[in-house]
Amino acid sequence: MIIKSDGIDLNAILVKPDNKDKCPICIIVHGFTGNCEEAHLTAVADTMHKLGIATLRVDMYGHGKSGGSFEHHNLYKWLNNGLDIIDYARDLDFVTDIYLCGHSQGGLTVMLLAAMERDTVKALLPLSPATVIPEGARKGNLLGIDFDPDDLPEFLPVWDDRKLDNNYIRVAQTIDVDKAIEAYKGKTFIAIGSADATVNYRDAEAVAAKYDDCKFVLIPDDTHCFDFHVDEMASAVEEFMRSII
Ligand code: FER
Repeated sequence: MIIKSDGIDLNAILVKPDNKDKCPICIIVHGFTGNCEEAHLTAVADTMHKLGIATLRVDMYGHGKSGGSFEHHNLYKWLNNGLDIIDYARDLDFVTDIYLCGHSQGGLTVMLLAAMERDTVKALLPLSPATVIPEGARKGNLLGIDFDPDDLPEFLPVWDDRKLDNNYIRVAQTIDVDKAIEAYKGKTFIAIGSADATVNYRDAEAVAAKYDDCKFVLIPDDTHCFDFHVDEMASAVEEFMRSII
């Protein structure tokens, strides 16, 4: 399925539980270099379906099977995609409430979207949220690479033959995470692995503490993408969702 956004096609997977006329929907956003078919995201989707909640997983600009190039992606493009995806979900005739879930850079994206769409978003679930991106862009370190934040390199090497346009950094430097946290007063859930090498779990715990109403779950000995205990993460999501539906 395709959702049009800002002149490009976004690849999307919509799943609606068959036994429901009307139900809530959870939009699920992958991380940096990720895509909507990753195992930790399908685990969240399966959990939602079990609870009678539809899901909409989308490949964001420059990722997966969507249009755009990885090199030219940035958080504004992802936010525009997110706003279009929320509009799409709101227009579906079966949808009651809208929930947002995202992993890492997708977790940061849904935190910012929840602030913008605070009248619509009934629950927010950032997983391993990469709030380190705006901070790193301002301080001059992303992906472990040091740079001068006032005199940007032309691009950031990512890995293999991939690189990232420096507009990614300019955009990230403008993002105010604390303001977004303050603006969203709804139910929030954050999970992260204690062995996450990309996002420090203490940062995620500090983010959770700043939200008005946030459940924080630490998954012992798990990695950034929940490679070892994805079922534990999914059970924690299930318990949180049961408490709000
Ligand atoms: C960074 C830290 C984390 C970064 C990106 C991420 C571009 C995103 C990780 C993810 O979405 O999995 O310094 O720089």
